[in-house]
Amino acid sequence: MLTVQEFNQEFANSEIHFYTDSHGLACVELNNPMGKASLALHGAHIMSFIPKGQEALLWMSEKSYFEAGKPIRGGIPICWSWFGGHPCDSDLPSHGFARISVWEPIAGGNCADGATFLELALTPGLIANEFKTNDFLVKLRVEVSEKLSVALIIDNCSDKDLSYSAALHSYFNISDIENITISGLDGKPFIDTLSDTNHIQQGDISFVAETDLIYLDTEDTCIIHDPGFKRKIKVSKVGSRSTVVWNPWDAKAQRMPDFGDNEFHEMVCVETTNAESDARTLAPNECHSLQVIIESETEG
Ligand code: TA6
Repeated sequence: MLTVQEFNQEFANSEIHFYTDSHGLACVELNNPMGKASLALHGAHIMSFIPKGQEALLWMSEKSYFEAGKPIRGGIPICWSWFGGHPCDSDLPSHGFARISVWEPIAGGNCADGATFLELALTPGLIANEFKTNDFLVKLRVEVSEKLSVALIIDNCSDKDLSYSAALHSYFNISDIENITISGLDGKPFIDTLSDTNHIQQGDISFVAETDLIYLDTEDTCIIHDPGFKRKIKVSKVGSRSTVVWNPWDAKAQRMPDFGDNEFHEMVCVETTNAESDARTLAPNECHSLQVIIESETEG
């Protein structure tokens, strides 16, 4: 893997700057007149996205780890090749190995619409032996403008089926969890994972306690309505028929060492997933893209 200096020479683009952050992680900033995003090569983890002239759209815990082998708490963790606990081995890390592996930048530049893009790759040679699986090529394509587009592209390079579940596990920066509502899932079936019960969503989602809901049969755009920040955040998607909505609330937040006890007030996860019945199986040489597009507008 090249050094940040060598990546800067190789990419040689004024809107793409590689650097080493204060934690010693190799990172890259995509910065143009419409917006700015920062990303660690560790987990290909988008840590921040700030459209020009706006509040940060993504949330990051003050207590997050920024070290090898541990996921970053906030931004957009990449969950692959399983979402949640491993289906067969509880000793394996939650949400797969992609977010705790170092990805390799492979392409970057400028789009016709003025966005700045970067592509990173994860291959079997970049993951720990304990996670070895079929031959695969996973790419993340990030495009930054006044919107943030993130696509997780899975390519089954093996001669066998490749089955997986996945998520772009986005953490959003909000004024207060008790002030916001989420629209776009009315009438959709969901699993309440806390009680392992099935329901149909009635109207918009509001929050009064720990919330961990997996919505199914939905390709819909979710909108986070945040009167405190006088904005709405639109979360659109392609290649996904499931969406997860999560807030840990107080007790679970206190149990997480990388999550401040009161930080649950300032975040909500709306996750773009291929989870549960929306898990995927790719035939040899088949490819699938899971994409989220995030943008905000003034509201109220
Ligand atoms: O957001 C869905 C979820 O699976 C929750 O159940 C919660 O565990 C969250 O992900 C965070 O998981 P992590 O392994 O990052 O602590």
